[in-house]
Amino acid sequence: MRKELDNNISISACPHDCPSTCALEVTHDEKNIYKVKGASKNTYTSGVVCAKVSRYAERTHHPDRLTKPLMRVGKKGSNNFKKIEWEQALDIVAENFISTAQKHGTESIWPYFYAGTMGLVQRDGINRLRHAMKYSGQHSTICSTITASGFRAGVGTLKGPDPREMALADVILVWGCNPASTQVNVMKHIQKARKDRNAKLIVVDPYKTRSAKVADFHYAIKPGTDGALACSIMHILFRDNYADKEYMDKYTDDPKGLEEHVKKYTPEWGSKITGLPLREIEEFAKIFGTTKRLYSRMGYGFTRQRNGASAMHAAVSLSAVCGKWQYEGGGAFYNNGDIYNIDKTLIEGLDLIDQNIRILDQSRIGSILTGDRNALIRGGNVYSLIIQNTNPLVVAPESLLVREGFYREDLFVCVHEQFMTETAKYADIVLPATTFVEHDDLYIAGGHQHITFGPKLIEPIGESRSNHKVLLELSKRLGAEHKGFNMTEREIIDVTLKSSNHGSLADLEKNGWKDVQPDFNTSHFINGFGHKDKKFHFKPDWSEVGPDYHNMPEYPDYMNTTENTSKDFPFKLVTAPAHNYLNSSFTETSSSQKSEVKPKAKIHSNDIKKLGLQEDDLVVLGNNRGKVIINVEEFDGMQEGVIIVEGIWPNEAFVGKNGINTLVGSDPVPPNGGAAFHDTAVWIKSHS
Ligand SMILES: Nc1nc2c(c(=O)[nH]1)N[C@H]1C(S)=C(S)[C@@H](COP(=O)(O)OP(=O)(O)OC[C@H]3O[C@@H](n4cnc5c(=O)[nH]c(N)nc54)[C@H](O)[C@@H]3O)O[C@H]1N2
Ligand SMILES: Nc1nc2c(c(=O)[nH]1)N[C@H]1C(S)=C(S)[C@@H](COP(=O)(O)OP(=O)(O)OC[C@H]3O[C@@H](n4cnc5c(=O)[nH]c(N)nc54)[C@H](O)[C@@H]3O)O[C@H]1N2
Ligand code: SF4
Ligand SMILES: [Mo]
Repeated sequence: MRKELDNNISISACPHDCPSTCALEVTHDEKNIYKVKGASKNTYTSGVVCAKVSRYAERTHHPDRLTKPLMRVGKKGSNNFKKIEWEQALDIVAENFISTAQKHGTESIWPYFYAGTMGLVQRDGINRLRHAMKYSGQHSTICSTITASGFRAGVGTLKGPDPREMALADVILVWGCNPASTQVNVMKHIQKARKDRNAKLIVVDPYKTRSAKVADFHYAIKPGTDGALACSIMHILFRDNYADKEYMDKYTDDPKGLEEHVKKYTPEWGSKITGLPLREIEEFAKIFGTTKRLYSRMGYGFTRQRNGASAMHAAVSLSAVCGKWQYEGGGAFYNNGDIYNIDKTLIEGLDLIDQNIRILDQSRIGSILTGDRNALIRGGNVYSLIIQNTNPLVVAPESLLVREGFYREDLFVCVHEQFMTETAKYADIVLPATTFVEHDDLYIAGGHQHITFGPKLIEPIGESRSNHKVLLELSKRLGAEHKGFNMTEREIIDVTLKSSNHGSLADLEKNGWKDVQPDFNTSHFINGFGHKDKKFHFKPDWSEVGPDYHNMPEYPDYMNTTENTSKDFPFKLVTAPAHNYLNSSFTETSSSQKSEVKPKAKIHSNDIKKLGLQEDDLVVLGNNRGKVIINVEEFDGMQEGVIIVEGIWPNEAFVGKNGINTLVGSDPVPPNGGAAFHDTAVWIKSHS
């Protein structure tokens, strides 16, 4: 790096889909970014970022970045494109949308997006186009719906004790989450607690993740049984008088009902279901019962199960039984989504919503594109897609159905992307997208409490354009009207901040970020929980959470609704994140590829022996949805019968080109939908 650049450091935010939303210090000139570091003055980021983002120059300046609009000339998926000009590309998209709407109605067009960037303008602006044009809606279920459903059922809101308070806890309980890989700053705050207070770390995870490896206690639970673990711990908390009855009388809805309810859930029962030794359940309950400053960091991972919402509700109920929220460094936290109160009218065109338009489930894109009447709800097929910030051919469940859908000759697909992902390969028109350092945006964070501005620092690479700019161009051609289509990103950010009572863009730029953590009493629910009656609900009204509530349990419980193993499908598959990838992103950078090497199935040595396999053998994992060919890795950090495959590798990285989501189902998890990515029963055979 050239010396004179040392001072050209700007504050930004990591745009990736990660609860950490790290505040960054980016060294750059007008054309290039160089060093990317965690902002040292940000009290949550605390100078720490993950390795993949510290090497961000590798991604932004990657030789494979898309730099020019492309038009398909070969068969769908064949990656045969010719370069065209922007004007022509946008005209083709707009003409298709206009004629499709004329032929099949506006609901036959489906703008499809997710969180490849978490910037509010570039991520959610597509909804403005959707609402203005009455295109089909999207129920975003692929990530946090199940988790949020379970948390809301009990707590009534998405917030909690300041995540920086983890440093003030005596025990940090990381439940179904792997922060050493998926949100690294959590580990920094935990380390501080360990150093300053000799705090202990507990991890509940089916396998020995990087987080579990450094934990004091790792409970290697059978996937999908967290509800049973939580219920048997509650049984012990009541049995051994660890329950805080005074707290419960004041702050919870039905403590007596709960106590009665968990009487049947003995530790023996819990041990049988979870596969954890009785001793471990007793040990866990004792630590939980005797530690006031116990901070539970609830993850997404354990809710990616067909019983995930009820599992979250049960696990979070533990903190209510012992009144953990009353203590500094205590309480359960999942996500701060509800502290920001961002007015999204301008960004998303909320003033244009037509309630009569159908809303399609993002996770069921395979069923939707292949004409499943139930998934289409009503009305006809989807004939046109515009996709931003997501790679459904790889990340959505039931990949084979998704691919079949994308093969349809009568489906028009426009993909706006930074790289030639597999989804882009199936497009008719591919548009090149900027990365976060090439456009302006505003960021909030699930895992902390800062609002951050991420400015445009360098000129767009090649002819790439931001999502916002593409939407403006399309709005002109489609006749979509909303004031947001006549504003720059900066103007939208400024107005949005002001109407959300967060000051102005100028204020934010001056300070880089704004800390909006609510005060102690609010964060710790001293003034009451999020429900109308201000109580924590042991007996939730699930009908408030989602439409499919009829089979939800009355109290915290273990729902035996997971995809259970059987003679034909004897193994349980968990598809956890890879350390060096972020969902499907970074699968294109060679430093991440080198670290991850290839897709591997972690299998217990006893299972390997039983199956007559050896390390690195190719095996087939299969179920009724399809088959995946993968290499064996011997790994004993989980119960027998459990298989772990890390990473959302490109499908093309697998022998046979079927990716891991071939095996995962898309049936919606009750009560409000969501994909059960870690809940799959499979068989294994040697590949010969
Ligand atoms: N390096 C890296 N970081 C990431 C991502 C990535 O792909 N790679 N993805 C990002 C995204 S989009 C998200 S949403 C977050 C998610 O981050 P997390 O909250 O960590 O959630 P998951 O990644 O789904 O899974 C975390 C852990 O849950 C465990 N798990 C699976 N089933 C069960 C179960 O039944 N019970 C229990 N107790 N545990 C279970 C898995 O083994 C896994 O170790 O991470 C973000 N950060
Ligand atoms: N098997 C299995 N599957 C999973 C999961 C799992 O744990 N296991 N996790 C699920 C979860 S939690 C999630 S959130 C999803 C995530 O799945 P995706 O949403 O597909 O994940 P990302 O890789 O974060 O982002 C997708 C794309 O956005 C693009 N992108 C980034 N910024 C921009 C931008 O500014 N403009 C445009 N146009 N494009 C941009 C990136 O280049 C990237 O290709 O995957 C889900 N799928
Ligand atoms: S930890 Fe998450 S938010 Fe922080 S730099 Fe890495 S991907 Fe981005
Ligand atoms: Mo996610």
